[in-house]
Amino acid sequence: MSEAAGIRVALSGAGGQIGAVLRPRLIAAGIVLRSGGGPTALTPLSEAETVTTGDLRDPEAVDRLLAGTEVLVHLAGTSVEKPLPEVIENNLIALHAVYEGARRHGLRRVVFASSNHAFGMHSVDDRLAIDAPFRPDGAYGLSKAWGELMGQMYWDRHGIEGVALRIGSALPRPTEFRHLSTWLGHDDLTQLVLRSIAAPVPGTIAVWGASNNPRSYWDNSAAAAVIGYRPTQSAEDYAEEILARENPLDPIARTLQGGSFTTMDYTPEAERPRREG
Ligand code: 15L
Repeated sequence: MSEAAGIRVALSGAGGQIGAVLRPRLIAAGIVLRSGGGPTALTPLSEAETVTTGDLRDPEAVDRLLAGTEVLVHLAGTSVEKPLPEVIENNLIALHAVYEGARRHGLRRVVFASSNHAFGMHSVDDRLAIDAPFRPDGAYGLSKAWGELMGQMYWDRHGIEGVALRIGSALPRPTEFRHLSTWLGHDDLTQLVLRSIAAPVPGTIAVWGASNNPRSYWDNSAAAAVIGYRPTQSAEDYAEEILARENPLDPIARTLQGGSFTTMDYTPEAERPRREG
């Protein structure tokens, strides 16, 4: 059992990749879980879990997910680069509906799945502190910057605490060169989410969702100091096999933190507007 035991948590996006990893682990940590699965009906994993479905743009679906809970872990939404209208519906409109639900139901905290792609246009040579400027690498990354600001606004205007998890590459294991910097192992993901649910926070905080990777692009000392996150996994343990493989990224994507997202619909230098001087 963890310090999060007994906390009533709503998990949106529970049917997705990260949701599937977290559900059994949050239950094992003693959390009383309400899992929201979008259009897919979920089957409760144990007596500690209840399940709901529905489109989170619909306030009634939000009510079903949040009624009786204290903390929302919000994973739902578009999780890769997509055309802007889809991103707006899922990551802006639905997010707003969810925050309004958090107000209606008196939730204490929202843990928001942000993304490294809100910072993806920073160079791979930069090591970003938690207060680094947003440099989104597309519509998806832009929506995550907006989501982080929404968390700030709901703290300032409505007193709902916010933790923004700037998730790197949450995978069972790193598989390519970029992951040596961005990997978030499942044990560390679980610890990070549990700390984000239970640790005291000064209103709002953002943390990098990464394991203890020596080649990390991010300085996560704030996560250690404020919420006590102590990652135990490291992508470096897989370095030998990864360095023996070809890097799948194109030459420009290799230079930018967001990797392949950065050069989708990208204007090459030679085609950009000419600058004076
Ligand atoms: C993300 O935000 C995506 O949801 C995931 O599919 C990966 O692309 C990950 O970032 C990453 O940057 O590796």
